[in-house]
Amino acid sequence: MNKNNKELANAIRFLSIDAVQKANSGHPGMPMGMADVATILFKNFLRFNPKNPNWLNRDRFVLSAGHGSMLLYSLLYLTGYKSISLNDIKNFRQLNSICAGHPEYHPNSGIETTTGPLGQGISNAVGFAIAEEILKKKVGNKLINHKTYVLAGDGCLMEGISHEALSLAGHLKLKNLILLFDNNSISIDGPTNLSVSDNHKKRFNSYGWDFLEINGHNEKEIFKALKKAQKSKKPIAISCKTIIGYGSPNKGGKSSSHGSPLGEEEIKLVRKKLKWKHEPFVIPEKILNNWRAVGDKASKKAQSDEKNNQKQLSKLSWLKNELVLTESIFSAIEKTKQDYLKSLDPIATRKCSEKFLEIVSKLPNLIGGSADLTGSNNTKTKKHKIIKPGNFSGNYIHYGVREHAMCGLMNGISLHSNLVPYGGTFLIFSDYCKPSIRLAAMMKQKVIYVFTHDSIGLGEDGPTHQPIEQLTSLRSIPNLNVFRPADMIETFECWQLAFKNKNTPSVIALTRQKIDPVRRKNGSKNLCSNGAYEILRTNDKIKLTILSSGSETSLACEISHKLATENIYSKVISMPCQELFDQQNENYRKEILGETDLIVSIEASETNFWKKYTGLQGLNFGINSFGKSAPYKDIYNNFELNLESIAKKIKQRL
Ligand SMILES: Cc1ncc(C[n+]2csc(CCOP(=O)(O)OP(=O)(O)O)c2C)c(N)n1
Ligand SMILES: [Mg+2]
Repeated sequence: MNKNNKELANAIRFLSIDAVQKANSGHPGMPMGMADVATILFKNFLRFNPKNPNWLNRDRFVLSAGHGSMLLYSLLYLTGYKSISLNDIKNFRQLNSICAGHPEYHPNSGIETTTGPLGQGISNAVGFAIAEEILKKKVGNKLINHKTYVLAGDGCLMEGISHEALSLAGHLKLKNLILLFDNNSISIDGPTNLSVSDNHKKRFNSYGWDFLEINGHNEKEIFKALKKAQKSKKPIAISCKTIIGYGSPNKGGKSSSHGSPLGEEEIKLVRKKLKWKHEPFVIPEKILNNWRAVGDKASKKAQSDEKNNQKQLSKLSWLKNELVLTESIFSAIEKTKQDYLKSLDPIATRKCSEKFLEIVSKLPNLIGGSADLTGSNNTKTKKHKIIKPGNFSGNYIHYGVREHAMCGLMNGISLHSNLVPYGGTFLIFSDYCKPSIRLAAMMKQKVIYVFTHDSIGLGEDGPTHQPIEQLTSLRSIPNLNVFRPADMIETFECWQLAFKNKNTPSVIALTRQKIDPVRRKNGSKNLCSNGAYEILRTNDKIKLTILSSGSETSLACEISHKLATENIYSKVISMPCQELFDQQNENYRKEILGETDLIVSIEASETNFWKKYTGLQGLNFGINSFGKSAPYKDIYNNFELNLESIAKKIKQRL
């Protein structure tokens, strides 16, 4: 590195070293190792705008190796982002500081997303790159033409999700995607040869990626590789051979620099070795000015792009708004509901969902997909068009059998701008998606999961495919709405609620099997919006409340009617979304739950989450073991989830 660049890179290094030391916690090794690459990237290639971090056509920089977050904070501060001050850096990892340990995502700050769980960032970046291609196709490459960079370490590439995401990126020929591999051959346990002997080049090449190998401390090699990457016809990985903890005489090249402060004595030695004479957190004016000049230059370039394109972009209202349901979409939704109410035929809710998707498939910012279960999830309608390698004019992604990457990609698609992704798999495989769903909830992203085959009702595929504890585990994720609609009308209403939830991802759990409708009249109000509502009452005076969701709601209604013939009166509460119900005011919740001493729940699933409503005196009809392989009605009978058994047990209790 020449003297000037060396100083710029050392500014990153020492801010990172000092912040971690002050916090007495953090990861100095990666920022010290990747400071040279990051300097050349930000100085010469990355298109960004510290004055408008949300500039739509900015390059995206994703820090998959999120433990190295001080690298990003340093860069944002040095290049002049208002979001990160020197004080924030001094407060690294302290309560409510923007400089959190792993900052996931921070709107309008330059923090696109960084990941705590290694490998997620790679999948997010693939999502960003897809989103860029989709938008480019829609608005033209004059308005959208940016790159996505992702910095990933050994750990990210060891994680399984990296395989899924890189493979799909290669298949789709995402030439706008550049992965910077911090190839320092060190992770926490020590040298990576303790556990890996992958041939990285062959691995990437087999996915359809280009692969370059450079010395990550040699500015000419870094520059040349990044220059080459700009024109790549494929996604490209640049393997940067670096020294973790670069500059530390005793900890450089060792895992001891990965995740703890270097210590006062060692820091003195690093200062000496890198000839950095300044006190902690002091960046000499000249160096800071040089960094600020990098930021200003980037801003100027960005501003001219913005000025030229702002007018045209501002005309595209869908780019700014969330999913906008036009009058014609609304009336098509209403008409489909009314038509259905005339027939009231039994229908699987996955099929109802398909009918909804057919109506909204024209929304320009809704991007569908499935992890190789398209025909089962009913996520693709006649009106959808497939996204193909190198051709992004469609609105439907075949993710392949890659549930985890699908959900990680959807986070990237959602974070990129105003595209709203939905993706399907079986509810049971939500377990393969969980880390990404959790991050969507944490990052407040509007991502919609279409999880079909939502109970033992899927039948013969048996216990490996039958969700039992999945609804409970999804319901336990904060800021995630789990919808389980009971019929056509509810399915439409739940989809509409998922569209409305600006900062909350949604799961829509749907049946494989046909079920009887429970809503036989359609008022204008979206009754699911309260999370739970009274769907049946057999008398003014009742002594029983039956709660249920999804496919069990029609069973609950049958039970209520049967009990009424024996002068036992009840009401049935359809509860498609516990989270929304829990947000209702006390009066409403009392109205639903406070009327009878006995409350029972029916859901073909693990029962724990219902106990908060039924209390210890209540009855919970569900399944607390694994399922069975058989025709589905036999399985329901096996678990005594049927009219006779449940009615009998309720009578016994009463
Ligand atoms: C899914 C997941 N597993 C484990 C961890 C804990 N962890 C954080 S960093 C790290 C080692 C990563 O090694 P590498 O990517 O090579 O980073 P480097 O040490 O080179 O900075 C581990 C195991 C994590 N953050 N996420
Ligand atoms: Mg490493």
